[in-house]
Amino acid sequence: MVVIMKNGFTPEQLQEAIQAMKAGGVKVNISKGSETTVLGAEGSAANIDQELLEQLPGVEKVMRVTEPYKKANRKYHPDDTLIDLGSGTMVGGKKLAVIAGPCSVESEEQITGIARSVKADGAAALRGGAFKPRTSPYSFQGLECEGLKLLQKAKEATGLPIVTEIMGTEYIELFEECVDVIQVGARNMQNFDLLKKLGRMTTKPILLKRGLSATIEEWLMAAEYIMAGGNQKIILCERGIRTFETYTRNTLDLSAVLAVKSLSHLPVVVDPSHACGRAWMVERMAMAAVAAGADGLIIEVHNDPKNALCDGAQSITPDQFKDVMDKLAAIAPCVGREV
Ligand SMILES: [Mn+2]
Repeated sequence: MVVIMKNGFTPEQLQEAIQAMKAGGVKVNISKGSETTVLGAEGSAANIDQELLEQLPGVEKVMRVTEPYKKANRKYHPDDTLIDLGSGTMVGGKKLAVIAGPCSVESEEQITGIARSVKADGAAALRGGAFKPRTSPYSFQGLECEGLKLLQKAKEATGLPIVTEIMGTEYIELFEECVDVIQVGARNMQNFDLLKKLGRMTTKPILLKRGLSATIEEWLMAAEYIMAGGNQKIILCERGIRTFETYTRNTLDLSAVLAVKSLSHLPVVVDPSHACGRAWMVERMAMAAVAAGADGLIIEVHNDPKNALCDGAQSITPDQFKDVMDKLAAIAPCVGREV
């Protein structure tokens, strides 16, 4: 349930409304937006006296939230949520946040070189996998802890916050120490034990990728798992879904960006690299994502895609990344954004 306060309500009227909600056995979340203040009930609203609430002088409207996700719901928090990626770089505001870097961390030279280059072209954060969820157990599994150290060196060299994927709950404490944004990959989107612990055990932002075959509601429920644990900093990432089409690696669902921006207050970024699996498609799909209202992008960039240890076919070069950023700078003002 959400309670929308009237314009110009007094502090006493606010307290009255909060008390009436608490009397129904829920915790109350206050969201002070640019235009409205909304009180959200945390927990079952079954015992709240809705008629009493509606009659309070400071209350404009009482609404039942019928969707199963509550904290991720835009009804609960009407304004867009802004999230700090680290060092004050925000995602969710007017400025687009572009996260760039290789699929996997391969060497100090590779990761630091790419970091310097994408930073110079305006990237907001550095991505790079240290622990890799590969389809085959015989494929390169990542440099693991050594990869995290190399990411930190690249961060020291450039100041870019680092985004990297977590594979299991046993790594949460380690990631809390040395990662700025913790990525939950598509294959782990419904690893509920991991989601619960990320909610309780870390305050770092979580980049939550959409599962290969997850509906929009299932994706938002995965965010709700983390938020219910206490961590409200979720960045959703559309990375393509599995369809009957085999030409592209996945099918980029840009309509989901529109849907999620309407259903939720959480920022949404798009990953055109994993969605298409083809480097030559990345630029146009990145532009389309911005046109569709994405708050940012996450793009695979490699200095030598032909010899990349992972996902070379979909990785663009640093030079191509510069072209993408130039194109985004041209398209962003058309949709009220900037690069
Ligand atoms: Mn990859």
